[in-house]
Amino acid sequence: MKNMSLSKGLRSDRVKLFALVFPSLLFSIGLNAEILFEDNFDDQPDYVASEDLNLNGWSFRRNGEVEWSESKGFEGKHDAFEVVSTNRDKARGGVGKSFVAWRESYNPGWNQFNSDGILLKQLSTGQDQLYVSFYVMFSPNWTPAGQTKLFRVYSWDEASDSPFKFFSNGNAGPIFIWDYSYSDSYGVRNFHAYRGGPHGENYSFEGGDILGLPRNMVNLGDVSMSYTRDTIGMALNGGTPKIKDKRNGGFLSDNLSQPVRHEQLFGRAEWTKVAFFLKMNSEVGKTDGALIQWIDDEVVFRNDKISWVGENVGNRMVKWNMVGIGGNDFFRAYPNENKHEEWYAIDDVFVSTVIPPDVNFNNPPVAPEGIKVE
Ligand SMILES: [Ca+2]
Ligand SMILES: [Ca+2]
Repeated sequence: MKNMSLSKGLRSDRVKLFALVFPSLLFSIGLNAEILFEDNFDDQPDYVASEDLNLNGWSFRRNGEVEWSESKGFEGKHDAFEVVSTNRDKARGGVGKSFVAWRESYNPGWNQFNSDGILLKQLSTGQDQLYVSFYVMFSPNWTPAGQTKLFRVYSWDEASDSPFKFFSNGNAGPIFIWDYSYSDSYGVRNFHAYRGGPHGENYSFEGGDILGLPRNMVNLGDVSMSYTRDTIGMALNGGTPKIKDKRNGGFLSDNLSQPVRHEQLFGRAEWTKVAFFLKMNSEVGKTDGALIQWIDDEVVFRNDKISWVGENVGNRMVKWNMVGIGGNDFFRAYPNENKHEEWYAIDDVFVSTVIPPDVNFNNPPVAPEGIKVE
């Protein structure tokens, strides 16, 4: 067990389990099975985003592009996110607290994204690979519409004054963002945004930067996939993932041509476990980085041909050091004068260096080259 290091004394039982179940994998590839961060929010002080933040384990927060909140004089309206004890009905298990984001339906007259509530964890040490899981629940009266950023992992240069400087010539990249996205024609989409690195270089992702996607990339590196046909072959056995249909019973794959409705995937006031494993490419420009995605512990996406970091000045590689929940929204289903807000909640965030043994996963995507896995 000497190979193990344990961050912050968290969940030592679980880390020991890693070692029992995957001893050869862990030790032969020289990884430390380390829980880097976890938070159930229950011990957080009450926090509304516009107040000074008692970070309590988190590193940065953003409360941007908010039109209506109590702090702006709109009684009963909300900041972009909050962590408060009165939201226990929005916390997992119905007790304690959670991260509750409020999106606003707002059209400022141009293509702005709004209500940008983000909590960021800066990892003390950058990592070549990360597993992150969390639970998400949408309001029972969630409007199936628009686009909402829910989760991100990225590399930040740690030198600039803000970790929120994105785009080319920014200070972040590579970046992976997972969005909620819905249209009446196509239903709810598995929306991935890929941005390259390092730190503002190669920001825009192109076709050759990730091979074997079920759909073409658009814009700066966006892929909008279905939870049906575009999952074919993604299951660990090479088949089609069994994503539960939480509205009708059975699985989404029972009808591969259906547009998946919001409640089929996310249910109604139900928690959905979402997880990602990210692995940096082994060298500049090499398409051997990886991304795996789980929904309720079922693998729904995997790709091990990603060039997260491309050729760059100095040809340096960078590591994952930022994990964030929340984000801004493109949502304009209601007239501005309605001042419409609606929430989703995230709870039980877990970040580790390896895929936990209780997660459906039987095939390490990429073992470092030249090192034998016994
Ligand atoms: Ca909680
Ligand atoms: Ca608001």
